[in-house]
Amino acid sequence: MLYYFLYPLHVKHTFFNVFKYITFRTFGASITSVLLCMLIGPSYIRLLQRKQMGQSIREDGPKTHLTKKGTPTMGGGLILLAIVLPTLLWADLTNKNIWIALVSTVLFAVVGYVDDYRKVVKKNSKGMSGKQKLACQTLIAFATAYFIYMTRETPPVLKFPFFKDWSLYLGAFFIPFATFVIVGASNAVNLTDGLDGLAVGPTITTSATFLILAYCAGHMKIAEYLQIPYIAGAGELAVFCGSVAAACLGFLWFNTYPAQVFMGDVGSLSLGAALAIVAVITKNEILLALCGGVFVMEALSVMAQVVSFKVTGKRVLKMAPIHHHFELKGWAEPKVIVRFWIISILLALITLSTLKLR
Ligand code: 57M
Repeated sequence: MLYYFLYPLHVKHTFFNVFKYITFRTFGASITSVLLCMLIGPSYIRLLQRKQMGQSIREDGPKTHLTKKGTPTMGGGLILLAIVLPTLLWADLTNKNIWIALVSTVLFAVVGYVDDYRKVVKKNSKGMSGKQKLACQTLIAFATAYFIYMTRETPPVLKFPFFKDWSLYLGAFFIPFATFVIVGASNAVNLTDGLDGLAVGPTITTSATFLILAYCAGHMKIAEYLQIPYIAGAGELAVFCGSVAAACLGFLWFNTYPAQVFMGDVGSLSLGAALAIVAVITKNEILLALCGGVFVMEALSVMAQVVSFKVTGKRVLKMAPIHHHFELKGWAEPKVIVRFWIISILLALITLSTLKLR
């Protein structure tokens, strides 16, 4: 919005020319997001407490979690507010990618909200059934993938890091493939969100990395130099990624151990989808799996546990997802969290290194 109203003033006052630059608007959006979170956070948490949006804790989990009973959840509403408002304020709202990312992220948040609401307010511990949730996620993801495909700005190919000359042409198969990536990422972040700040940390590193990847993909000269696909209009997603990273940083102020608030499915489902949508638009699906390796590890640990238990009757982990396994091995919760953050930072650095390595 600011771009639309203030940039034209540069004709008379050259200062406003600065609103043309994606970098400036990304910083503006990021600072707005963090400030919004910090300012609204305390009253938002008090609101959740007043509404008794307290988390119920399953008996079959790590015993250390029982002390978390009643922690306000659905804090993801604060994250979404700190993503949507700054993006609307600072991004170029004539950019289709911004609207695809915003609308889809909010729709995933609505699915998460319904699940949280049923679990927390209706005290129905199951929330939405797994099938219902998956169906809604798939529908939204399919529509998102369809719109991305129809904009024709993102080539329907799968790109491979390190092998710049390789690309796998997907054609219309791009739509189910992108649907799978978005639903998979949404659920992987959801599974990861099981310790204080555990999902937020890797979301910050991944969205900050994709801020850079989106900016490069949308910059013709940089894309050509790095030999990555040039995606017209993708650079604007750096503003969106800046908001995501900063909103999560602001939320981490309250979600860090011992958490004052949990994000709920309203946060985890939407954050996973947001990361995947940027990855799909900028042709970085494989780099998403690399940079978001903690999310992939968490999801794979659950699959391995369930398959192993079904096939052999034995568990491969003390408990899945893998963060519970380390808790049951005696690692203190903060130790598990920070070590997973360290892995995420390393994966982000490796991901960025693929830009130059070819
Ligand atoms: C998402 N939700 C947390 C909170 C957060 C198939 C199976 C692996 C599914 C999985 C599952 O139910 N996952 C749901 C994980 C929950 O967090 C809430 O959910 C939101 C995210 N969606 O925002 O509102 C609990 O996580 C803890 N938490 C924190 N700090 C945070 O900042 O401590 C969350 C955020 C919260 C709180 O205790 O209550 C969760 O863990 O459910 N199920 C599991 O993960 C369960 N594992 C399991 O069943 N393993 C089995 C088989 C089926 C794989 C096995 O290993 O044999 C574990 N989760 C729970 N209890 N709650 C263990 C049992």
